[in-house]
Amino acid sequence: MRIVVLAGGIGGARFLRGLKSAAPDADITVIGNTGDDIHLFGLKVCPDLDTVMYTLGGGINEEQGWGRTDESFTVKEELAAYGVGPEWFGLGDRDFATHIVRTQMLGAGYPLSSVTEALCARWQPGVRLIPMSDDRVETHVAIDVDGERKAVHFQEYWVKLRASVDAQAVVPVGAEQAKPAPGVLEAIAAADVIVFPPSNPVVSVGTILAVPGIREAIAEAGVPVVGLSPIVGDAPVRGMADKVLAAVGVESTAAAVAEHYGSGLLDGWLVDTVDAGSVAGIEEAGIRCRAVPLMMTDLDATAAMAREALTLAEEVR
Ligand code: GDP
Ligand code: FO1
Ligand code: CA
Repeated sequence: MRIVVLAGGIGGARFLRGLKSAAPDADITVIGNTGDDIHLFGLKVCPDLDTVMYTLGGGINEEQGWGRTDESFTVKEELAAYGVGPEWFGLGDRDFATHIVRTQMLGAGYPLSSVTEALCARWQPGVRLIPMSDDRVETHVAIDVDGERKAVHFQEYWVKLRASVDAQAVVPVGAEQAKPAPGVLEAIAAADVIVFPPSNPVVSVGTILAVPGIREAIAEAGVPVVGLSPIVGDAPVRGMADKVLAAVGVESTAAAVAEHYGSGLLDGWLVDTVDAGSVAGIEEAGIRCRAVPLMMTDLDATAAMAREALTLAEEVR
């Protein structure tokens, strides 16, 4: 079975671990979000691609959900001693090596998709990880500061400001001109099922769908498209997705996120059992819906979620 998953960072990566366990023989292609990417100290950092790669490859810091396990911060401290920041972004020594290799290869002319493949040769994530695009896309967030509108990089909004101010708009800068990376449209066209994991609907899955051609390819693939809600009990399980959902006029409920994707894109949707009351309304909107436990507390629970998603896909096929 060929499964295509549109993934952000932590939510996507943890789900993929469960999916691999639930479907060990499946051929899984992950289309990764690159809207979170940021250039720091002359290096290209791809947080969501790295989170997937490290999580599936056994190198992730499990508590944090991002960055390397067994990490130290000597380089960051030395940079800070020179007064060189940003001090708010925690790049560790082991992680730095990944960004150095990536930046060196990009400088030598390799596209990000080839670089990602090369990095994955070390980590062996057990899935094919492709960035959504080789072209630069950078998510910016419009905020109001002292009555003035300004745009900040997504990482500045998320990590530095901790989404403490309202997001007025979320813009995937460059997406309109971006082309899907080689292999993205081919994987979608060849898929037996397409899964939206419980990733952020705006700045993870939404950014991938903003690359022209990807949304259309999914809608035209003619195979089940099923998703799992990252919103449980009217709040994100982790992070500040409610802030970016509000910016696009979507309530933080499992039902509102399903309707945001829409029945034109989504065939099936899983909500948590605490949101069972929203199942009927989602089905009325033309999306097959089931309420099942959606907390990724451990591998077994996550694998069970993945099995439910694949079962739902068979029901809507
Ligand atoms: P990010 O790029 O690191 O922010 O990760 P993603 O975009 O892939 O996923 C973020 C989303 O994962 C958040 O909106 C969370 O609500 C969701 N999430 C995290 N853990 C869980 C969980 O155990 N269950 C569900 N249903 N969602 C989760
Ligand atoms: N998230 C944080 O909340 N604080 C950090 O200092 C931080 C550093 C960091 C370094 C490398 C990397 O790959 C990811 C990192 N993240 C950090 C997570 C990253 O910012 C994610 O993109 C966001 O958490 C949401 O997607
Ligand atoms: Ca992310």
